[in-house]
Amino acid sequence: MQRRQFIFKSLLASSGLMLLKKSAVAESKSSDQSRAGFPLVISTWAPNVKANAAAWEVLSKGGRALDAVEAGVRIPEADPEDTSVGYGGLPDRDGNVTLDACIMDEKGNCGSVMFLQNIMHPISVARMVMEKTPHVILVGDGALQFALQNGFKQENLLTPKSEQIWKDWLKTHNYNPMDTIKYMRDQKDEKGKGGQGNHDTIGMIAMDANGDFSGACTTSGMAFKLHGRVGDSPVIGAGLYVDNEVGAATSTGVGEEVIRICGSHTIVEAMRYGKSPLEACKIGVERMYNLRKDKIADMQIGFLAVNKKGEIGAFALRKGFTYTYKLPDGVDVIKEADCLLKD
Ligand code: SD4
Repeated sequence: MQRRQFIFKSLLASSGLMLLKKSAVAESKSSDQSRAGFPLVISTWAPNVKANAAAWEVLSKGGRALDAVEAGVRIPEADPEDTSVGYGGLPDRDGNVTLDACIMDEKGNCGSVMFLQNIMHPISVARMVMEKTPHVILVGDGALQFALQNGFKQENLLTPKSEQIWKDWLKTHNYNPMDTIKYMRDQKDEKGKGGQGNHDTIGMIAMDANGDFSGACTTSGMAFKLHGRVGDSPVIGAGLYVDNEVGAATSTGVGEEVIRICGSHTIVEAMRYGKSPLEACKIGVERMYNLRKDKIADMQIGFLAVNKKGEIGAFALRKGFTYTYKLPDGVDVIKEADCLLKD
């Protein structure tokens, strides 16, 4: 079996897909420009095929993209095995699980929560910020207070598994969150430096039967980060951007680098000026790399984009960035994105 096929088989197995879906297709080519259409849903990382299924429940019944992305990303938020999102997310260096999320619809409405603790579904709080307040962003205690006032339940999100991983990290990493990337990389198996072992954050884009877009992005952020650190995921224009005239983009990976170039907004603007989703994602990665070169050579950053025709594209800094989508036929596809640094 070729190495690449083997990697995809492993991905399917680790996603539970081999058991779940006989119809799931794992393909190795990285461009989907020819397979356009909508409704569609696309998410970062192979295991999020389960999140796409929840979004598809909404889309296949003619529902709104906004409802689809919220329903979709709530799946990994509630999954204790997903250590990069919601319940079971890896904590900061002090052992606190702090969550970031944002959501954006086809009318430019958007909502975001940052540094939110003890609430399992930050995406739904972000939607409520969007729909029930005149604001876009609530952070920390204010976001928590708002969530509790609106009926969300406070709960401990640190699972025994995540606590153990954090305690193991504390023993060897001298309380230095900036060792995280190296540490997570050293834990890695043959999926390589950019694989999902240190990233499962979900960025999801949906286009409904009307051709309207929405997007959602939710994460527990960089593991063992400094208390209070916020990445790209809840930053509109960085971790997510939707422009219903043009398309949408989302990101995963080391958020500091995505914020520096306003990643998702940059990609949507590239599509506005005629680039395909794949070309636009590549422009984003190249811009980041040209700015930072060796400083980011060991990191992973991946982008997904969809244009108004329902064409999709993905591109990453390194090998190992997987994504998964459903086009109108409803079949699950998992792919690995093409990347800039091939080694
Ligand atoms: C962050 N972008 O907080 C997130 C983390 C991530 O895959 O996407 N990991 O920087």
